[in-house]
Amino acid sequence: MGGVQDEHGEKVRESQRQVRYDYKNRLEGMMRKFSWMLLVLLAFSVYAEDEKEVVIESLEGLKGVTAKKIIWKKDGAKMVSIPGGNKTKPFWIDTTEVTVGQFKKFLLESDHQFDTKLWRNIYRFSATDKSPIIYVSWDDAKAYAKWAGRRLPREEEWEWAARGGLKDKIYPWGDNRSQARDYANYDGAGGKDKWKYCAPVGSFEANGYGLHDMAGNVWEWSQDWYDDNRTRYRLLRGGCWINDIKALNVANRCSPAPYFRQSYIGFRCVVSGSP
Ligand SMILES: [Ca+2]
Repeated sequence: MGGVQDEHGEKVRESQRQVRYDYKNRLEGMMRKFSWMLLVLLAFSVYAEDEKEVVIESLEGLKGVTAKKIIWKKDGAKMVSIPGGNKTKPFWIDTTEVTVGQFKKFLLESDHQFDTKLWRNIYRFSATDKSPIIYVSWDDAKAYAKWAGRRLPREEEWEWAARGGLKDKIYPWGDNRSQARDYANYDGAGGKDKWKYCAPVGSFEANGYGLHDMAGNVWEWSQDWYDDNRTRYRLLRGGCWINDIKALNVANRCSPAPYFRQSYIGFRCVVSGSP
């Protein structure tokens, strides 16, 4: 009898050990899962901090920002952080050309003189508030940038940003001409390019840095001079809606007088610094 009881007791003890073993295993499994969840949550919160768009009011407000995308409060411009390169320190740049709507806000909130007769032509070629402002001289662009608390890009900054992280490529998207209509508004139409004149900003694919219309739509004023004497010609970059594809070459430069205004000239702004 004792032998049977012992055997029974051993079975009970064995099953209890099994229960304890199973419980321990489940507990360890849960702890492992919980740790993974914590890691994922932590990673996501860091990612979310980098991805969320922080609203910035001034250069002072940029200090300590860790996000790579910001919204510039004065005019609502979306900006992204561009890493430093051989010829540039890190900076922030508008993801789109300055719009008609943003420029109107500037005129309302500043005492900048702008010929009202220009508006008829502006609306003819750049029809909506989301379309790029045009018929702006270098001085208009400069005044806007100052009002907004930003500045015009230096030539090296503009080109570095336009290349979108690519090296030695012809266009902001690479070398493939057949992709041009996905990325740029230029002469003629086809594919995504359905506009005869200016397209609303951001209508085309962005380059590797998230920047739209670095090729085409409107030429963009640079802060720099074109001529070595630094007296006669300013600089435009990027080509525009009346140009053929050759003008979209990311190294292409145009040298107008600073007072030049046209249906295909606009700008975007930058600020120095990095997250
Ligand atoms: Ca452009």
